[in-house]
Amino acid sequence: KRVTLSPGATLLRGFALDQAEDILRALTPVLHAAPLRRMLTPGGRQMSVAMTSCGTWGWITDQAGYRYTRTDPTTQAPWPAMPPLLFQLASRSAAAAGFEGFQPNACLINRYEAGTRMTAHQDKDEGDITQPIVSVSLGLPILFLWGGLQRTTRAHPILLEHGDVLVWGGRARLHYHGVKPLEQGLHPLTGPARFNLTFRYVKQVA
Ligand code: MD5
Ligand code: FE
Repeated sequence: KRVTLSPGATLLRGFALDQAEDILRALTPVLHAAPLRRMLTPGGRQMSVAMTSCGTWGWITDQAGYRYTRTDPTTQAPWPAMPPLLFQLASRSAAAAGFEGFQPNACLINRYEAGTRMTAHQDKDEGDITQPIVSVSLGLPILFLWGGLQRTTRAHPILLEHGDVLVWGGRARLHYHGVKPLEQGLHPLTGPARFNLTFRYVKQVA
């Protein structure tokens, strides 16, 4: 089922449900090559979300700031390739929400455990905000907080469940958003965790 949250933001409930096991299987070698890690914000705080990336570009944060890199700072190797199954899912999801021809070159992988949260932020490090972001939720459910163009706009809670796909583009692309702390639980496929995959197009530089 397809729900428009606002112009440019589409929730495709259950869109990835029948592929969930294949997606998680495709992630296993990625997580071996580029292990999940809790990075430092520019302010020096350790994030509660464990993250890694695959694709041409990976997102990192450290005391020097937020940015996309071609190599993983923990292994100094290029980020693992994006599994074709994931690329296809992201591109099909974007098309289903009206964004034809989405070709993500970065996939940020977030792992949440009980208590893990993400404070309100905008995703604006990609350089090309004409491209949407596709977000895939797997495992335990979480309350996603969807705000406005200003940090102070009151956020709406939206439950994101296993298999849900969100597509953000157009006017929704720069909205503030975050997630509430993950509640304890056990999911048959992910155990005590929630995974969120966000597919992005990062502008090629030089
Ligand atoms: C998550 N991830 O569930 C959250 C929300 C992130 C991030 O925010 O940056 O990895 S997924 C929904 C989302 C992703 C990207 C952009 C927007 C929403 N948005 O423009 O509102 O792990
Ligand atoms: Fe975000």
